[in-house]
Amino acid sequence: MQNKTFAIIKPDAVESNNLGKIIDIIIKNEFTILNARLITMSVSQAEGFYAIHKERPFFHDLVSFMCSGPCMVLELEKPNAVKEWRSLIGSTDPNEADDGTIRKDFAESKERNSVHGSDSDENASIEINYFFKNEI
Ligand code: IDP
Ligand code: MG
Repeated sequence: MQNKTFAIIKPDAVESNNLGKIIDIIIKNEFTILNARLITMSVSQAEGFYAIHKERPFFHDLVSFMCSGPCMVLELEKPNAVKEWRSLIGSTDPNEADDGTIRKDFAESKERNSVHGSDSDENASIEINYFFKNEI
């Protein structure tokens, strides 16, 4: 168990002015924001981030969605952070997400689902490094 995870508040949530509400939920749920940055992903950044999905039929749509506008990348800290954040965001498809989860409350669709969360400690470290390691 690691106490850090990586999150993205995706372009759909920023576009619909839900960025502040989601940050508020993060803080109310006692995550510490160690690092956060508003970025607009390049195609190569999004393709690299989602490389594991490159053979999936939704890959190109997903990449163009992730590059469609600003998103916020965040490094979050809390005991058992990966599991805690995944349970707060809910299932990938908002129609299957539990009540009270971020995706249930904010997501438009399975693709435009408002937030990302790392799925393992190993991937959390990789994803934090992917977006934050070259910071000054
Ligand atoms: P996760 O974000 O819940 O971990 P993944 O299966 O890792 O879900 O998929 C990564 C992202 O790809 C999802 O958050 C969603 O934006 C998009 N995605 C996943 N499955 C589909 C699909 O069937 N259609 C369209 N987009 C999808
Ligand atoms: Mg995933």
